[in-house]
Amino acid sequence: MAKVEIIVGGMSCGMCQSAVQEALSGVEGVAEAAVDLEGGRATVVFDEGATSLDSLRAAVEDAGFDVE
Ligand SMILES: [Cu+2]
Repeated sequence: MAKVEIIVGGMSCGMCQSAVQEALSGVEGVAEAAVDLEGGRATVVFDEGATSLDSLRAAVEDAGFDVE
């Protein structure tokens, strides 16, 4: 398992937070996703054999947010 912190841009409310949370949780291989709205970041624990940082990044971007 790997743990990464992703800086997420564009979150402004709880709905955004939920959307990012759901997007990350929906990626196969993600064991845990915690989104910090005020801090503008997400901490994700994932199985490196099942997904990658690029996939996590893509999931956040597909949900309509920016990854820095
Ligand atoms: Cu929002």
